Amino acid sequence: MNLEQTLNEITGKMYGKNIGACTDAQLYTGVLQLTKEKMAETPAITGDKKVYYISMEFLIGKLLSNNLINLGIYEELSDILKKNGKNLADIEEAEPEPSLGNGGLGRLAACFLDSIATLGLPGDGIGLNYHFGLFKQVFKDHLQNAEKNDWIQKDSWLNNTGTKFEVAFGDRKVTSVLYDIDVVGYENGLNKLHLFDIETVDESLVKKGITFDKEAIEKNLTLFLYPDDSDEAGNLLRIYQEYFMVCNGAQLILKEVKEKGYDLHTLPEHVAIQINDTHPTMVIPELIRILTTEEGFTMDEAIDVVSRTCAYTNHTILAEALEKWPLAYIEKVVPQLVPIIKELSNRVAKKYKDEKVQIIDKDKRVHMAHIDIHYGYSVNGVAAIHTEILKQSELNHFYKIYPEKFNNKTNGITFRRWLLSCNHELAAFLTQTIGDGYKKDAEELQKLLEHKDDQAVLDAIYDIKKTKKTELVSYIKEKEGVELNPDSIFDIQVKRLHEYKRQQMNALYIIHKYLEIKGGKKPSTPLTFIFGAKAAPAYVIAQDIIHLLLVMSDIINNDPEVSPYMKLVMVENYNVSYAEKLIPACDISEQISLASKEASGTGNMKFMLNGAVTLGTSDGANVEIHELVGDDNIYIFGQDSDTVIKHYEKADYVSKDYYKKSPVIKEAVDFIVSKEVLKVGKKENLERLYNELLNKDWFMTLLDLEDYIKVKDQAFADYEDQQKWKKMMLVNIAKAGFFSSDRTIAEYNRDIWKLK
Ligand code: 4GP
Repeated sequence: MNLEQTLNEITGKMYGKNIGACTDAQLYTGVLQLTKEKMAETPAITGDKKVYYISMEFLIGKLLSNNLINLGIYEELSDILKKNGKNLADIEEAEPEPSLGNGGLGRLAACFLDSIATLGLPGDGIGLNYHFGLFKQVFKDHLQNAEKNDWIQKDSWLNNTGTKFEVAFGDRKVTSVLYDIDVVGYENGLNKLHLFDIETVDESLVKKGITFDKEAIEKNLTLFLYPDDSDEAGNLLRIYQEYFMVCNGAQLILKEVKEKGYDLHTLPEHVAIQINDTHPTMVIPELIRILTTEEGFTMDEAIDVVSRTCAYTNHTILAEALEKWPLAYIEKVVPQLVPIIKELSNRVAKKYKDEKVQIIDKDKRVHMAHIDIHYGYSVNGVAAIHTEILKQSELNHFYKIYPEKFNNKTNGITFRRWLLSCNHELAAFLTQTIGDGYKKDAEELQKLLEHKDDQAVLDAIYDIKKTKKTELVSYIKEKEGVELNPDSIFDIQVKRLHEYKRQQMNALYIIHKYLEIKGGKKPSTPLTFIFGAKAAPAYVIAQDIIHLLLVMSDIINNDPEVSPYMKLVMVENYNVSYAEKLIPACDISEQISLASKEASGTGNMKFMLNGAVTLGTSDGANVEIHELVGDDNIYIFGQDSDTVIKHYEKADYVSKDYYKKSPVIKEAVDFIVSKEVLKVGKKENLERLYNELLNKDWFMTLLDLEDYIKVKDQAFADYEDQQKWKKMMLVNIAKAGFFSSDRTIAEYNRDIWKLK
């Protein structure tokens, strides 16, 4: 049977209709079924050794389009649908986006699964099946509201495997259920994403917004990702979740190893466990516990075997993100791990006196990263500068003990999603111009450089950008009700909302521009500023920044004097699907974190690959982008990381000094609490933000503001020179190959996992 016949048969069985008679939603479930059948026919990737990537988050995004591409049937199916009067893009819209992740770390995990399978490496993901995941963001009265994100439908990518494990907590026992999602590599075999759920989960526990009884563990354990942890119950819940994940993960891993007939003493020869940030750290003591209590290992043997199996990736140097759980909390949730953690801690204390490397500190808090570093065989950062900062400052005490464990793995993104799927036009044009070798070997994108002076190529890239901008304009019109001008410059900042990422600095620039236009200085080409970001519900200042952005968009877009020259839109509920529409349409990619704070960034890579030019600080992977494209094809501004780190060491940054010194800064900051803004916005939020900027500004917004304004104005001025801009676009696309996650994964495998 050919593909069309199979699909007709499926829709016939499901709905008694042929393809042409189905609604888009019906066709989505039909195509879902078809794709799942094709995946089931794909051979599993096997081998002597397998990697397990354990992560609290897998921000996988919608899967239909990617799976079709990886199976090699996207075009064929698209044609079949067209023939029957249907459009694959409309059908893709019917898929709900899985809500299993928050930000970069979770999206990276998803890109990695794609690349692991694409490279034909045996490797599975292990995580949790959150029913409401991260919250859904809704704007009301210029404020962010959080609602539950209900994404699981009757027909979905989840397959109930029937596998169950018992998980014992200190005060109760629960049973898990394992769901798998198939992960198909690009023209390659099949791996799995294993998502554990709790048998007794109860969605009706959620009452208003995202509030629920935090103590009803049997019911709430897999409802939300990162539930509010501003109180003790919230902290405990997170530990329950983390232990639930690793206890299930450990059981699954050991079961698979035994089923293959391997002796558990040879675990490191058959398994590598990559610990994605500190959330899964308890897998180390949990494995040691199982091996010693159930498998007859001595403590020394168990520690040795586990330490040669586990590797740790650090994704941030922000102190608040490095988990330190009170021992008393762990005692309450998983008392059986406490003797092991104490043993691990004692061994360290005996060997090293330095307080900074202890596992349990004098306040009886357990430093999770320290467990990973002492009892794992590899520690990696996620961009060259990040790894250097880890080695030279944040983790320097550990680097001195274990220099051989430290290594860098600069992040990457899967080009299947971030080029082939989200920008069919550009992918097709590249194939036509340089052949399709780049799909398997991303470095081949460099062939595009040979066309740097080819006017037809330059024009085509520019035209594709225009097409994507026009598409985005109609999408935003429909979703947000804002009319944008496709001939304006699209300047985009999309990422989680955090002060270190400095959305507030961008907001101050926008105020500055607004005041300039009011004063009669109009930009030659109109400007469009787009933001997308969720703020953690308990993060007050982040909410205030969103408030300012929403208030400013109201003021700007409704001012007839200003809006022809400038528009501002903050899109609601920014997620992977939205990113796939925004990124191909971007001209200027905002990567403006305070230097030293953004471990890598991966959005920066996605924008570059789609022909946007970066406006950024010397931070994270921006540094490597800069090296690749050269000074002429990027806009770099602001203080470098050494300077910033010195400011922190000396505690000599005083934001008010910058405010007093610069009339431009003063004018922009003061505007936050001006009559005009207070008329639209809320006094409490705006004043709090204003005071924060003036009196604390922990992430040094005002330090770089003047330079930011200057360099951003330069970028806008350069845009006027179309020819110059087109060349910059071309160079950025051509140089993006390094940032393929296939390269990153090949390096993980070469240096850490060593799979055949
Ligand atoms: C993020 C980092 O902030 C980002 O720079 C990096 O690109 C990404 O991890 C992937 O490595 N960290 C998180 C987090 O998402 O939760 O710490």
